[in-house]
Amino acid sequence: MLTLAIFGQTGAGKTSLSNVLFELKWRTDDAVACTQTVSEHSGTIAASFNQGKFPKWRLLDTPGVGESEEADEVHFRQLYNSFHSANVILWVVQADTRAFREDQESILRLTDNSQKIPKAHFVMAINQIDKVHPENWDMANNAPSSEQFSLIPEKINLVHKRFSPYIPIQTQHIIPCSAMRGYGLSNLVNVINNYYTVEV
Ligand SMILES: Nc1nc2c(ncn2[C@@H]2O[C@H](COP(=O)(O)OP(=O)(O)OP(=O)(O)O)[C@@H](O)[C@H]2O)c(=O)[nH]1
Ligand SMILES: [Mg+2]
Repeated sequence: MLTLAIFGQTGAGKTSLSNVLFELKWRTDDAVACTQTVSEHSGTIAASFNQGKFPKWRLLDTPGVGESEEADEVHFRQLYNSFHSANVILWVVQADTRAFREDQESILRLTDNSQKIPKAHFVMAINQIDKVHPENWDMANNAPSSEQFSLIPEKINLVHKRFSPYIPIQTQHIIPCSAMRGYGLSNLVNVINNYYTVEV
């Protein structure tokens, strides 16, 4: 079975994405770092996002990076093992942040200072796209407002610029989405499923 492992800063929405994609009920929290050990599940992605492809995944939802120095030490070995056993690595960032240093430092540690890059398929989610300034989500169409939409290309470019020195990520594999609003998830799943068609 193929492994899909989800990483990113605490609060980015890793567990929320796991829940909506795999129809789970894992605990999330808006105040305190929530996932404290790697949560594992075997199953298929919900049919509504899956566009006719139904592979079974071993899903790993990992504790967030950057919670605190102590927590990062405790979690590191688990994160490292997950990172190096994944076929698809989904790195989640928050759409309303420009601060990626925690992510970069974590990736450096996870890759032994860029010496050990896994031969995985890398995908990034720019989650919480509904919270992008000016937070005027288009409720009628369940989509970003025109103001929010106009910022998306810049966000994708920025994420690409910040992460491509550390992991082999292509702009077309960086997907804006909202786990909460159920937006962009078919695109995300489509790119995850690209694993089956790209050489890794
Ligand atoms: N507005 C909005 N909120 C979201 C979205 N995704 C997640 N959240 C909220 O963000 C908070 C953190 O989400 P989690 O899924 O627990 O984040 P996590 O990355 O698993 O966090 P850790 O387990 O601490 O690493 C929760 O309150 C979620 O409801 C989203 O797309 N939009
Ligand atoms: Mg979590």
